[in-house]
Amino acid sequence: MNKSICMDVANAKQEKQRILKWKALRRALIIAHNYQPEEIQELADYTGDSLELARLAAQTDAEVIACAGVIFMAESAKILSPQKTVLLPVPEAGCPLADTITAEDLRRARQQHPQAAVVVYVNSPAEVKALADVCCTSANAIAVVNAVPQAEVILAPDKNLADWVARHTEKRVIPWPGSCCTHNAVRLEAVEAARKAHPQASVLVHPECRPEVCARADAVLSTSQMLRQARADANLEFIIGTEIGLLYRLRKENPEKLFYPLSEGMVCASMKLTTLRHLGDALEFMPQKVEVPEEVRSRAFQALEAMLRIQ
Ligand code: CIZ
Repeated sequence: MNKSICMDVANAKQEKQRILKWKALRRALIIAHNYQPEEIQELADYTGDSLELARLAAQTDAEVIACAGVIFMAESAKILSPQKTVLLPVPEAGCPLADTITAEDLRRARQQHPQAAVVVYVNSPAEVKALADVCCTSANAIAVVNAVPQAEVILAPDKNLADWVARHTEKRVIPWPGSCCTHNAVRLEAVEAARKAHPQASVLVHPECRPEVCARADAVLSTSQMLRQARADANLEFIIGTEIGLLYRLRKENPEKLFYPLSEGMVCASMKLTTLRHLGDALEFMPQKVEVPEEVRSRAFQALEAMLRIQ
């Protein structure tokens, strides 16, 4: 091993020890999104999708939740656990999809379509969730849209998810023109190339991918659904059309199976900002606690609760 690699390994070991020390002292829980870097997922108490993580955090008696992810995920944890201290190791880690919509935008859309239900994807700011009739995840968006009484539904902010839902419901879905730059960047040619390279593999893609990419997949699934499908499916090879962080857990849980990224470019830069140093600093110094004003929090909580009643 060369000298700089030895230094990196020694530094990582030290950072891990610091994280574990402060985690114990703070009675903290570490939750990491499926898209986080491997070394962060490795250290986490739980990995999962944003809602799964927020719900797990709410069920524990930990006083401090260190949420390795992006802003809307830490907000979701705070919305479900207002009495806990929620830390986001990289406070500026935003979600480009969530940033495509503001509360003011959604108020205007409501005025334009007063007859429509407002369904808001969890990948959105807390103030936007607070204006929703009900939230949805990529796993339950179709069920949520079908469950609301209105025949028309504003589904924001991801236009590709809205398109996917529109193809699976009788309702009129009014999309918001937002998208996830990581998923939306993948073109049909990438699916054709991956299928050619791995003809035996099942293609699983996320509904944030473009409609033509979804149409060419074997299944369109959220990250938690992909994890379940990979375990249950007898196939031994999978092409994965979501952020490449999910491959870490897929490979760990299914060592006998092969997983290929649909595109090596499916990397969310915000998700990859978190380092061991950030996590250690967050736990040791607790510099910026995530806060959601109570009025916003309680309304966003109601929209999330409305979703959980449907699920
Ligand atoms: O809901 C989430 O956490 C995201 C970003 C994707 C998914 O499908 O889990």
